[in-house]
Amino acid sequence: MMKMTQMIALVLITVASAAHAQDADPAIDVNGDGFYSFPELLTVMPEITDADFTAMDTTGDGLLDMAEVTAAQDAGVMPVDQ
Ligand SMILES: [Ca+2]
Repeated sequence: MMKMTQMIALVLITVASAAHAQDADPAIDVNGDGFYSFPELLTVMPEITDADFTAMDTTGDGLLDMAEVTAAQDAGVMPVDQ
């Protein structure tokens, strides 16, 4: 029975993670390209450093896609916007 409970919990976590996949926040993504640039992120996270941004930009393209944003939020590097 415990196994079933754990399985349900795992499914819920998975569903929650899928629901967590998000669209770019238009308040941050001011040019609407679906990515957060460093200047865009600075407007909502003024304390962020270039090194922080580079660490979050795992693809190294200079922009944060939503997968990178979600990963940063999951890692606790970026606050989750509600
Ligand atoms: Ca953008």
